[in-house]
Amino acid sequence: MAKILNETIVKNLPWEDRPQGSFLPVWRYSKNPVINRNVNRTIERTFNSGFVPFGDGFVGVFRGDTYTGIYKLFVGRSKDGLHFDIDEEPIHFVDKNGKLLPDTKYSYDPRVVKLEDYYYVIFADQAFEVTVGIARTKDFKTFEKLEYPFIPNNRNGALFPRKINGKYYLLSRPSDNAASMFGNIFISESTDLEFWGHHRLITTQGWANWNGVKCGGGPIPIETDEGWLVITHGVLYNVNNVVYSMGAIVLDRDDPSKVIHKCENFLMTPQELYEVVGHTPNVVFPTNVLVGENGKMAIYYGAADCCTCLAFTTIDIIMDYIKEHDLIK
Ligand code: BMA
Repeated sequence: MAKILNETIVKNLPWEDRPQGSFLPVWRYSKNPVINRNVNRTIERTFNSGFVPFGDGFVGVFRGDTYTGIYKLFVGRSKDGLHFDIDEEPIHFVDKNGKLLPDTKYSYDPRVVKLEDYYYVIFADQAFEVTVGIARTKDFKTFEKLEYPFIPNNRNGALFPRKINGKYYLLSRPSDNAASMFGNIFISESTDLEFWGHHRLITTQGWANWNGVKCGGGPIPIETDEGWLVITHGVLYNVNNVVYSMGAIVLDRDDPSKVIHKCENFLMTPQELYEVVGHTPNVVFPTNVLVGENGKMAIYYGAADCCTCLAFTTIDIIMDYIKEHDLIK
């Protein structure tokens, strides 16, 4: 029985029990999509976003694809994790002195994590070309942008929720400036969240067929007594095009550069209409997990680059499944 550690337990976690008779490790919310199109007067589609419990509800940093076709980050609030009120004005970042920074052309795929005294947002940002951006806030009103951890091109950053042996850790997936027909997961260390080094390869693409052309980190890693659970995305390239599935690896709790479990099976692959039809067909792209009582997990994912969806599992079901299909024996 794996135990989740050091996570905020969400009392009113969105939840549905596993359908009777299902043998699948992750099951979809029956009322998906949670957020459909024409979100507000600025945002046409929102997906691949990050949420945290905040106050008596939830706050999210959303990827919003606007009616101009540009994508930016927006703040949204919710009481129940299902209905969100999303700002029509994007986030404008300030520097460490509080001076407004020029907007970058586009920002996307934010993850949000509470780390020490701040909430950190880690996202893909157009800094000449695309790289991992990090910003922090206490109130989700003022966002201070930190130095970029890496030179372009890189994305899919996921910052660990605590220091491990005195160091901060960040996952990333070096890329090119387009749809990158490659993608491997790296981990980097820092003592101050400004200078990053000791870059180590965690895993290459192609550990299984469903991630033959790329794999990347997804949501913020979840600490358990058996290691760090990292939910990933993986991409298969077929004659039609790309297929984005959800997978998982587990990293050593004291040395997260060490992979201790690697699941050969995907956890979820596009099947529902809202996942197989859209701007980018056949995409499930997990970016956020909220944790409830008794190891319940609500996984938020983007579907077909069009809408925000929800799926569920428990830490026992997911860890048992990973170990049952483990490539590391
Ligand atoms: C990735 C990112 C994601 C997107 C996915 C599928 O490279 O751009 O934002 O969801 O492709 O199109």
